[in-house]
Amino acid sequence: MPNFTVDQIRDIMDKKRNIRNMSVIAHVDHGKSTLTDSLVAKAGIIAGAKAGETRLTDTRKDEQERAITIKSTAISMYFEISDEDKKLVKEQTEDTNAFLINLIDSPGHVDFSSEVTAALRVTDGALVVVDAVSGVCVQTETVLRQAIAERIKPILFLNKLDLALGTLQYDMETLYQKFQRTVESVNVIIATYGGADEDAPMGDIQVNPVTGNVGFGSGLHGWAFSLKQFADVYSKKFGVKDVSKLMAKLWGDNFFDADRKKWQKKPQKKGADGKTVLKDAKNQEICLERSFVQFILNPIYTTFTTTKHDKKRGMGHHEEKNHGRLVRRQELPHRRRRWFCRENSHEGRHAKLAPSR
Ligand SMILES: Nc1nc2c(ncn2[C@@H]2O[C@H](COP(=O)(O)OP(=O)(O)OP(=O)(O)O)[C@@H](O)[C@H]2O)c(=O)[nH]1
Ligand SMILES: [Mg+2]
Repeated sequence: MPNFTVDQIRDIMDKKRNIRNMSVIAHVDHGKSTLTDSLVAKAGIIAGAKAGETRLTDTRKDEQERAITIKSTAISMYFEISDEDKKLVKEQTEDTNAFLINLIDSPGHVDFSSEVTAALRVTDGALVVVDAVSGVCVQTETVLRQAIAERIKPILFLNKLDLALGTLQYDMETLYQKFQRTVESVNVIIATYGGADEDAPMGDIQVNPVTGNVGFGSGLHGWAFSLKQFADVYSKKFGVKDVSKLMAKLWGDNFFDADRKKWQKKPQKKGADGKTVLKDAKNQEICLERSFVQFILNPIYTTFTTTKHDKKRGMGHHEEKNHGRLVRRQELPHRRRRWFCRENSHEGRHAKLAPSR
């Protein structure tokens, strides 16, 4: 059942300042249609359990058969943001928290790039999806260039984290380095096509997790987060008033020494005097984990490692201990979805970051 009624959609269509058109653009197979499915499921149009498989925006028979998008497809969704999030919307809006989001899923294959151009022509903002495992690819550059040429502000989404964390089991620091390089590569492309210039028509449109325009997650499993979500949680837990300051600490070379209760820029753990570097029994320097790993990747990874392979029942049967109850593997994506997905939709972020044109 959709989370909205036809009347609500009809009403919001008259409030033009609360309408956002957004395109999902990426290299082929980086997960645009799957991610769109998850967003559509969040709006209640399809069942959450079917998100990722349905590929609602691949409407043609040949698209479904070949599991590839050929034509751009738009879908309208009604979405309400919280009062707190509404304060972050810089442009003038109507006096309602409801937004109409017209989402366009575009094809990634180079042969269909005219479809991307057509989609971008009518959009306010672009959600650039990048596979976190393979990183920036040829078409990522092409679609970004097209977006900048059309004066569309991009936001970045690093997809397939479930694959990187759960299946390929990269170590956390390697994963951070991968993410960091991807963000950097995207910014190099943006700068190349004139998006880093403060005096350019759109100003500096480079992406940065610290400013909240980079998301991480899994379109297939339907969960996502940005630094803001974690900063909100930790600021409440540790009584930090300035959430944006904490966000800045959660990315880059920031290390938290819990013993000394101090932030530092280098990983070496220091003694109580703050100068001597501590060493272990083998005379090796003791290093701290970077904050992104310690406060974000580790808690997520814990939810993956609690999924253990059950040898007796054979391959592919995984179970998770959850409050003493065993949960079947198939349920796990939905549990994670409940965990991360609360108000964490890209629609909200888009309303905040992409101005209506
Ligand atoms: N593990 C994992 N696989 C994913 C994820 N998102 C997409 N996939 C898989 O990646 C493949 C491609 O996904 P699509 O959503 O069709 O990719 P696309 O970007 O829409 O592809 P085109 O429209 O053809 O360019 C499918 O097999 C998906 O199941 C994810 O978050 N995690
Ligand atoms: Mg697709």
